Amino acid sequence: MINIDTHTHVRGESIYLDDITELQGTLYAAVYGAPVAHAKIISLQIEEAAAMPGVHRIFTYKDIPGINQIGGIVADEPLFAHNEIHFNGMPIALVVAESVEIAQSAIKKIKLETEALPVITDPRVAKEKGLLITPPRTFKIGDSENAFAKCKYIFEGVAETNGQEHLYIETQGAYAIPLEDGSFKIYSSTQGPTAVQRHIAEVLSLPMHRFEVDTTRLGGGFGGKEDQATVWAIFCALATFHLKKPVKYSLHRMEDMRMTGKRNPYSSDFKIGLTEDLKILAYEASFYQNAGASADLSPAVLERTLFHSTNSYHVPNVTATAYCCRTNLVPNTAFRGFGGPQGMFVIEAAIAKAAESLQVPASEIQYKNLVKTGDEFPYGQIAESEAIACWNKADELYDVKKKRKEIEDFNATHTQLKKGISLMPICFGISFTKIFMNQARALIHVYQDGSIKLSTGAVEMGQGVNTKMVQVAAMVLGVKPIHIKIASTNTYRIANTSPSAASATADLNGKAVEMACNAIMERLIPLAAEILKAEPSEISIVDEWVYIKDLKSTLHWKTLIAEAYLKRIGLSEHSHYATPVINFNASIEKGHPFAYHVYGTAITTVTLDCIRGTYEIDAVDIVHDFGQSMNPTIDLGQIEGGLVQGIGWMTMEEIVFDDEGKLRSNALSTYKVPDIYSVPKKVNTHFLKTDQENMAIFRSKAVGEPPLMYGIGSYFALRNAVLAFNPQSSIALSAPITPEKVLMGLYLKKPTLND
Ligand code: LUZ
Ligand code: MOS
Repeated sequence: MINIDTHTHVRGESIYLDDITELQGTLYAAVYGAPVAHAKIISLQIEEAAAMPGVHRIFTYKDIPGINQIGGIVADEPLFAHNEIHFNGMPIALVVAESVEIAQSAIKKIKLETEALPVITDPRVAKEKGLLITPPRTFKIGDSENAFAKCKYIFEGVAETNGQEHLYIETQGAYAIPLEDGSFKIYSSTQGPTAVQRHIAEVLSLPMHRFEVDTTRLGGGFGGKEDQATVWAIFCALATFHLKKPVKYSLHRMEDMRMTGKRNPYSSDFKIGLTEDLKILAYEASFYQNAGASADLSPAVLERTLFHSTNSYHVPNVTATAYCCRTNLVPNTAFRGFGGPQGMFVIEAAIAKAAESLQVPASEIQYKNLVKTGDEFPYGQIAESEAIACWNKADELYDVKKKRKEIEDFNATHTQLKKGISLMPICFGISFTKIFMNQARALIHVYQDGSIKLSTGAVEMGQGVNTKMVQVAAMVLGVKPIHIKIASTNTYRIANTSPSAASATADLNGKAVEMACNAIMERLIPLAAEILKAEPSEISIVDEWVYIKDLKSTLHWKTLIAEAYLKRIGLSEHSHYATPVINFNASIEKGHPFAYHVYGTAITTVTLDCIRGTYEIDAVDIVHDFGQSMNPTIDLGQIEGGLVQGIGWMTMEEIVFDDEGKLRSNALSTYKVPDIYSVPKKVNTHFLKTDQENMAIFRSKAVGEPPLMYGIGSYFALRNAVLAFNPQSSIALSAPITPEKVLMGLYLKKPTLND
């Protein structure tokens, strides 16, 4: 089934936030963000700006009727700076004017006097100073300390990954409209309509039922709108509350880049111990997470780093500790993978370091340690593994031996160009790690004419979830997808939604749809049996026709529905799904947090220009565990998009803050994202069909986040190409491996005793 949004997308008719027809009298908002990263506020002068023609009002913390607080996990995030500024770009005032241009020029007239405070941008420095947002957490299995004594080889090092700008094509935005009797409608480009509704209610000190939050679709989210779409919606709602006028705020790209959080950068220490035959016996890691100025989702991101600290490997003795470090940067947030990729990079770095020192291919260590069914993860869950199946299939399909030989031959005959290869196995746990979030609801109406309207808590952000929801309903009801229309995601239709995140949206909402449709079928089947004088057990509906056993009857879906309506049979259903089985006890850091895991293996080959430091990704060959994909086209799109986004994070996307906490890479002229020239020349994806039972919708495993982690392979393939040119290179285990870093690394030598 093709993506249901295809027609409106290609015709430019799909409606994003900024396409919503504006009501007469709509006003426009813009934020005055702090010009410094850490300071005391001495005085704020808004009078001149407020007096400008066309400016309706300027709001500050003083105008908040409820709480000046938007922290989700920890209450440490003021909406407006009050006494103190915590990061460059922190909202101080909100200008509302008759046009965006007027609002923007009024901002320039605002005057602020501050007294500087020390700026911290480095998570290790924050940790030294005791600036932790939450207490450190440790995942532990076995006894790593004693196990190191039994290891033949031990390697230690530092690994670093930088942040990543979400760069959704549609920037953040919201549009608030006053309704009668103190209620409001808020359009928001958010992954989490309920989070928007709840935080607006808290800031305005009103009950949630006053706020109808509505989301048709996003032009990309990637985690950036899981939590951080909220603030723009609150601003619009606050202004609408006071001015009784519609207020819209659609961020300029540079506002978005400056004022919204990114993927959390990490600096980590590792220690890995191997036996003589290259079994990883012990692993220790300390993760220093750069959370930015407030918690946002960082403590949850940090938890997922711990869950994925051993990636796809079974390690019997692990101690992994993670620190959530407060710095004076914009609060960082969810980003596809949610801390998992950051954790996985570190163990891959540890394995690479071991392999380089022992002069064996990293894949030898990787393969020997792949997790098997029955192995225990450090957090207590027992693996049902497809890791070896994926790896072996990739090895067989893509002939790794041959690839290696070709690369060796190429490298032996080329001096300026060098090739590199890496294998990247992945293992990603599916479920929100906060157990309570694993719930969803669906609402279905079958109208008298047989057409169907479907609502869920899922937010469409280009990932195709709405198509999957329609597919589920079509399959269960036995009707054609064309007769099912999906409604916008709306807090008046579906309440208490979890954000569309954690790769779990299709599973959670799809199961709810399945339940709702089954409930309707339970009412329709007996009616069909009665009409056709058959047994209910013999009845099915296929392609809109009622069948008795395998025989097509003369009863059509439409007739059946019309009859059901006359018989006063309920043609609507609201259903609730909560993932069974999963549990986690954070006091001992053990449990069964994931419904299941997704596995895969990617083989990356690259060519490096050793004069320029530039490179190309020749190919990425993937074997991915889809379970039984319910929509191969959409799922392939997720694989390819995730891969390229991962390659961008690992190779060229470099976020730069100066020591004063000011974002230097604040536009697309200074922040390089992958384009058509940077994608691999070839991407092959093999769908590994697996038969194991799983809790995915129709056994079609979650696919949103896992493929991003294939991109990690590009870092190690490039690193191997650098080492092919200069085996003595001491290029740091630090991503992204930009052409600049490559160039420096090519001519860097390991220090020797004589140096
Ligand atoms: N968001 C969240 C996520 O709130 N909890 C999670 O566990 C998660 N995992 C991946 C991506 N987003
Ligand atoms: Mo996400 S990182 O699944 O919003």
